[in-house]
Amino acid sequence: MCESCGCGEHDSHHHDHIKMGESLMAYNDRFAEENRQFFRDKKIIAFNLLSSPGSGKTSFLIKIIKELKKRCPVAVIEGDQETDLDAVKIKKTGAKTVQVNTGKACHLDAHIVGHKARELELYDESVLFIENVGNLVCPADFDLGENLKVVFLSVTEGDEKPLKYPFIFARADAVIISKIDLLPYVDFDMAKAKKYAKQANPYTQIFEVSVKTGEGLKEFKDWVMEKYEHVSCRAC
Ligand SMILES: Nc1nc2c(ncn2[C@@H]2O[C@H](COP(=O)(O)OP(=O)(O)OP(=O)(O)O)[C@@H](O)[C@H]2O)c(=O)[nH]1
Ligand SMILES: [Mg+2]
Repeated sequence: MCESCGCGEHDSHHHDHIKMGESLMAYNDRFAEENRQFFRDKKIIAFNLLSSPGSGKTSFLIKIIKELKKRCPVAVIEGDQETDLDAVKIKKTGAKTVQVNTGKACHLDAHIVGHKARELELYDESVLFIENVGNLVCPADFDLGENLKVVFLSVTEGDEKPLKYPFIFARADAVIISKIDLLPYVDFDMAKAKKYAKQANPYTQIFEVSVKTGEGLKEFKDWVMEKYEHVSCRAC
């Protein structure tokens, strides 16, 4: 039985908990606020990873978890419409991992993330990565109660994506420009991509990474650790 909403066990994110007159967004935000409190109480830092399908989120997570787990507990909520393929890959890193299948839905919502976060039995002071469903549109609107949003943009997608999908880039605390080992083979203008990402959000941090060469992994890991120290208050 769910502590926060009283529902039973479930695997789909479709629930009937919307209060009379409550909008879908207000419903989501109610659970997002609960998640935020849950993470705060456990001094957990949660990152919501967003991108179009196949931009390299899971491959990147596998590499970064190997580095991070030397320093702190790491856990992952994997969101996909179908299959547990990504969760199976991530589990091999030793991180606590759970898969969410959203079925026809194109995003994770705060209610299901709250359930899955509890199911994981997270250690206090963990880093939690929530890999959202690959989609540059709907996931931008759903607050999951995370601390930070990270948007991936792979060089094979084109440098103009921040112009075409400005809302998700506007909310990005960090943009990971991924697969940079492929730059010689594609017409991707790095300067333009960065300019457009900064146009959407001047405060966003930009990382250029490749899981093939390992470039940019250390810089991102350092950024995560800096945010982690702040939230877990280990430096206080
Ligand atoms: N060359 C190259 N290929 C990469 C890199 N990162 C990921 N890939 C490849 O890109 C494909 C998709 O990678 P995933 O990590 O599954 O991407 P994803 O964003 O998790 O995909 P979804 O969960 O389906 O949205 C795979 O074939 C990876 O091997 C990289 O840095 N360089
Ligand atoms: Mg994935």
